[in-house]
Order: sequence, then C-alpha cells, then structure tokens
Amino acid sequence: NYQGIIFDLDGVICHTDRYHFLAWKQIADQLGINFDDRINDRMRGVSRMDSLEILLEEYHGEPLTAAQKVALAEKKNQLYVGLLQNMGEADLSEEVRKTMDTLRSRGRKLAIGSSSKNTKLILKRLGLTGYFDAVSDGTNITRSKPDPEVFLCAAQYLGLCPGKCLVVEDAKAGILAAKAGGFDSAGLGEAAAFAFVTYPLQSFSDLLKLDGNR
Ligand code: B16
Ligand code: MG
Repeated sequence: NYQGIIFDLDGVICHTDRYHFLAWKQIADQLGINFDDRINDRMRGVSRMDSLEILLEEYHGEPLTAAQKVALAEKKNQLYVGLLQNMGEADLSEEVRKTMDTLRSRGRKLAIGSSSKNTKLILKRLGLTGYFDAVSDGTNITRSKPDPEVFLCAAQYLGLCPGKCLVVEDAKAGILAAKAGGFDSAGLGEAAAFAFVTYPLQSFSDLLKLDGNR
C-alpha cells in the first residue's frame, strides 16, 4: 500500500474553478479579449502567471510590460480572493471528508500538493486547517506543475520517497508532474482519461477500493 497520499486541491478536494473563471473573465473583459471554459480548463493546475500567459494568447493589443502583467495577475487574485469569501465548510463534500478520514484511520499520511498560493486560505474556508500531515503549495515552490517540485516537496515533508506516495489529480499538468517526479497517480475528471494516469477514478471514494486492493 501507499504510505502517503498527496492531494491536489482545486478540482480534487474542492471546486474553485468557477471562481477562477469569473475572476479571469473580468480581466479578459477589461482587455477586450475572448475567454471561455475551454481556455479556463487549460489553466487547471497551472500557476497564476502561467495562466495569465494562456489568457494573453488571445490578446493582440499594445504589448504589455512585465509590471503590467504582474498588476493584471494581482487584480485577478483580488477578485478571486473576494469570491472565495463565498466558500465555507459546506463546500467540503461528505464523500471527500469521509474518504480522507478512512484513509487516515488506515494509517496513511495525507498531504496537499497544490500550485495555489491561496491554499491556506482555501483550507481555512473548508475547515481543514491543521488536518493534513503536510501542505506543499504555491508558496514553497519556484516551478509550477508540470514540474514535479510541488509533489517532491510534499513527499519530503511527509518523510517519504515518491515511490511510497500516490498523487491524486484532476489536471493534465498535475499528472505530468506526478510522472516526472516518479509518483503513481490517480486521475479524476478529465485527468481520468489521460494516458499517463496510473489509476483512472470515477469518483473520489474510489480511492478506498484502490487503497484496499494493494
Ligand atoms: P493561485 P491546484 C491551481 O491549483 C489551480 O488549478 C489553477 O487554476 C491556479 O491558476 C493555480 O492553482 C494558482 O492559483 O492564483 O490561487 O495561486 O489545482 O494545483 O490546487
Ligand atoms: Mg487541480
């Protein structure tokens, strides 16, 4: 069995993609560029600045300076953090909570591996402050997924090597990051259909079967 399970946050433990969408949409509108769900999907698991570059693929106006880009990313984050105030403990599903509690009662170590710099705020809103054995997020890394750094840090914080850990992800960038770091992965949502995923999952609670069968 895996001794450690490293969970992605956005798209796995909770669903903040709507808030990311609404915040980026306002930035896109300000720049007069097109933004839709297809573009938003490509931002899953990708850092804030890399997400901005994806958004700007549709931008054909005056070239933006590095400082203007940072200002746009900061504005997006202010909008996003404002929207996160709508989140509360009710946004943590029973299924996710019960599955994690069961894995923990079986002795598994649980960690977060998220690109988000808002991880601690989101965990607080969900009532999960202090729940995980380790939290590795956008504040302790220099390279975002698909680089494996965020997961390698999580494993290190748990005191486990990658081969003893399973990464649970919803995004291609995250599955690629897991593979690059030497981790097996479980894929939810669109990541379940991705070729590099070790175990495709239909739902979060499938982790209990996977864990029990190994
Ligand atoms: P922030 P994850 C990722 O979180 C999101 O999926 C991605 O859409 C976002 O751009 C990224 O965090 C950075 O978030 O702007 O809050 O630092 O899926 O790795 O948990
Ligand atoms: Mg994700």
